[in-house]
Amino acid sequence: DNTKYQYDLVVIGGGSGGLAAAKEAVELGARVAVFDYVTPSPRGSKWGLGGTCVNVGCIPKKLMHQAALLGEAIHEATAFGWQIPEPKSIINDWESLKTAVQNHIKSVNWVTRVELRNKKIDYINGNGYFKDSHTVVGVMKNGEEKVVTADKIIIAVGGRPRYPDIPGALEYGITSDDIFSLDHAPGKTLIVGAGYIGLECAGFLNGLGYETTIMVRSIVLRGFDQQMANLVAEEMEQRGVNFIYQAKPKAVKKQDDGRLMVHWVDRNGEMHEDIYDTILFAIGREALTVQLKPENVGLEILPETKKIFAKNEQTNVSNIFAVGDVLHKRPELTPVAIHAGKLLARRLFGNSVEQMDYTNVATTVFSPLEYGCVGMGEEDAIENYGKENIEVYHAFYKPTEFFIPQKNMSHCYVKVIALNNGDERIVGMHFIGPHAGEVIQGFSAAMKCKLTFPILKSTVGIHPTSAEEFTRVFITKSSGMDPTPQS
Ligand code: FAD
Ligand code: NA7
Repeated sequence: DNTKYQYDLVVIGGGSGGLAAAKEAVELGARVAVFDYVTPSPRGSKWGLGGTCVNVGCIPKKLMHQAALLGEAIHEATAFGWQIPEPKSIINDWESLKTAVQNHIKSVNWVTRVELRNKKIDYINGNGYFKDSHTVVGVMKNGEEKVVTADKIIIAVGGRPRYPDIPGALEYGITSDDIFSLDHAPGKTLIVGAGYIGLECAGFLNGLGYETTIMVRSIVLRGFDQQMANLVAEEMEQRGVNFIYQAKPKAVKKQDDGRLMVHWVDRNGEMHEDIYDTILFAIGREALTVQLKPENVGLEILPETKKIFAKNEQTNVSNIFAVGDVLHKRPELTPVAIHAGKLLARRLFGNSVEQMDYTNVATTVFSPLEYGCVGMGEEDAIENYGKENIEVYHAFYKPTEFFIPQKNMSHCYVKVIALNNGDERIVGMHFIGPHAGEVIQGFSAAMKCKLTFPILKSTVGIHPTSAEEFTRVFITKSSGMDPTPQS
């Protein structure tokens, strides 16, 4: 029945997943509306259409990472004969960097709006919540409510950074929601949290020349292969990032001079304090599901994480679906949200039966020396297959372009985890080095094609690249042979 509801599909959340689903659905003839609304951060940062990735995630992060890499490249260039007057060790124009990044974001916001208009997707800049299972209410900026009805609803509201429950955190702390639009240079910065967002922010701030400290509660990069994680951290440490391990912040106070006094406790319970210009919390993200008034439709939300458990993206309410960061135990990555959103729309409005495959999704940590991986880490492989059933091949390597500027190569490392029986299927590939994302993407396609170790070994490399190191690995961990290059 085409007239029962105003729309065939209403999407709540105009980020990576929501927009992908909406665009695919209109292509398939559905009548679609998208709600997108950004609640300002506690510090007042707000942004336009497009979600986390475009505004306060992947895109500004990669641009600031690039800014830091360029600073490094200026120093390297002198070794190659470029005469550069007094290369700086600190970026002298945060304002220009910030403005360039924000202008790029605004252009993406604009293109996204135009695209929605052209595709005849109704964009509603309202904060949506459920009235009933077919009715979504959007609270607009002026407080007015817009009510729409739809046959099917997709939740794609993503998440926002969490703050610790300590005095001063909300008043004086910032998060990744604020750093990319900060109206002053961050200065000496403390980053709390050692997930990938914490490491990436610390990496680019240090690279831009700001004194940077990471406070690690337990381990670095939980969930990632821990040998790789520790190499990433060691490299950052050698580049000047301070690490405080097994420590937790207890309070943040503003001093008369405007700087921030941070009180923190170490593993022995002893209190310490230090002064920073900026404290950035990167302690994980909370899904924005409670705001949807899930109780109005009986939508089940997991109590600890506030995430949604969905089977093939379908929630416990049969006409309500979910994609992206709101999903329980799914990789929180833009291409995952986009792919799942597209496939879902094709199943709902096309004749597709194709399901999202969440396994072997490649990812990259854009730390100063990048870390890309696909498949299982060593710990996971051992847990899944047993230590006796896997072989780990590894090597440290020396990128050609690192020699002349005498860059530190001691953390350039590749690791391949394969089963040691049957066809020797590869179950994990890990790479630390320049352009890790570019390196690992192609190998993730190979893993989709069920790459085996013999096939990897029969692959001819491209010389001289870092990626070719994957085709050269032969030293097994079990042999105990030295994986450092002998030349
Ligand atoms: P989002 O993109 O978060 O979109 C949700 C949208 O819904 C937002 O605009 C939100 O304001 C809006 N919304 C929420 N509630 C409502 C409501 N009730 N009504 C209306 N609108 C609402 N991923 C990568 O793949 N690569 C990276 O390099 C990478 N780097 C990152 C760096 C940082 C600092 C961060 C924070 C994230 C990064 N990510 C990265 C993760 C990536 O941004 C997310 O996985 C992705 O944006 C998730 O998409 P989504 O559609 O689930 O939600
Ligand atoms: P993550 O990956 O969840 O990491 C959060 C980090 O913050 C992690 O190192 C935590 O340490 C640490 N943490 C968590 N709570 C606290 C408190 N209260 N105090 C100090 N440190 C804390 O979050 P990200 O923001 O990096 O990434 C967000 C998501 O994007 C993540 O879920 C990824 O899947 C993708 P822990 O290891 O728990 O001791």
